Formats: sequence, C-alpha cells, structure tokens
Amino acid sequence: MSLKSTLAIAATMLAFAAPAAAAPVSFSATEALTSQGQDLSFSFAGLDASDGTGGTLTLLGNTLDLGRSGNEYMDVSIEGTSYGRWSCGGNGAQSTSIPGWTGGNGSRCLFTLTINLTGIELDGFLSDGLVSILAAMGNGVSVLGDPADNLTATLAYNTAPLAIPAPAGGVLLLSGLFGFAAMRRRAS
Ligand SMILES: [Ca+2]
Repeated sequence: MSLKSTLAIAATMLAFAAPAAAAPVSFSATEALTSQGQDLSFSFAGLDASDGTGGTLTLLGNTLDLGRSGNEYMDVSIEGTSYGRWSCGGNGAQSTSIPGWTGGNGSRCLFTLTINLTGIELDGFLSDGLVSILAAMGNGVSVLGDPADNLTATLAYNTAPLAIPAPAGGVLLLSGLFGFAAMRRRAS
C-alpha cells in the first residue's frame, strides 16, 4: 500500500470521525393582545442543546401601544430572569427605548427588539428542553385593534454538533498509521 493511499484512508477515517456541523434552529410564536395590560407569554418545548455559543431572543412588535404615556411598556423576562423594561419612545417609567422602532408617537408601534443571550444564559434555560418567555405589559398598554396588537417571539441558536465518539475514530486512525508503519518495516 502506498503512502498516498494510506493517507487517503486516514483522511477518510478522519472525515467520518469528525462531528457533524452545528445547525441553526429557530422557534417562533405570535400572541395577540386582547385586553388592556395583558401579559403575553411564549413557551418553546422539546428543544435540543445548543453548541454553547449563545443565541438571540427577537421580539417583533406589530402595532403595540408601547409608549405614549408612563404605563405603556413591557417587562421582558425569560424564566424569571429580567431582560429589561422596554417601550417605544423610552418615556415609560425607567424604560429603555426599543432601537429602531417606528410608529406614530409610540402608539401603534412597530419594532424588532433583539436580546442577545450568552452561552451560559441560554444553556441554563435549555437544560430542561423548555424555554418560557414573558412580556409583561404595563397597565397602560391598550388594545387598539387596528390592525394587530401582537408580539412575535423568536428564539434562535445553533444546536450542538452530533456527538460521535471521538476515541473510536482516533483508534481507527491510529491503527491505520501503525499498520502503515508495520508495512514499511516489512518492506525494508
Ligand atoms: Ca428551561
């Protein structure tokens, strides 16, 4: 067996031993506000483990009444951990203005709010395969009814690579190399 073909076999073994690449996944749900100050909650179940690099929670607001007066805001939390008080125009009590929001005077506000989650944060939430998100609305958030009053939550991250036992691949590779060395010894 030539060195070239031995290396080709070793390379093939390495390819099979290498873990499959991490895959991007995202989960979305939309909830509509049907009464003033109603809290909107989202729950994503059966989630796979992440690759440890974190992810994002994106909240897409469609004509929500979040900011004309002091009690128009939402408190965003994931499983009891707060990710801030947000409003359009930033004039809610101690609120942070949602970057890039549009809409008349903070009423019927359109926005995309992206909250970054570190690997440690995300993996903590994912440990039971379930992630629960709450957008708790201030009591001034009205149902305007035209056209939507809704919020879409999207959780996105990369799943962990498929675990293929590395030692098995390593043993195959090593036995291939030792076999090649043995052949070299016999040939000389
Ligand atoms: Ca959880």
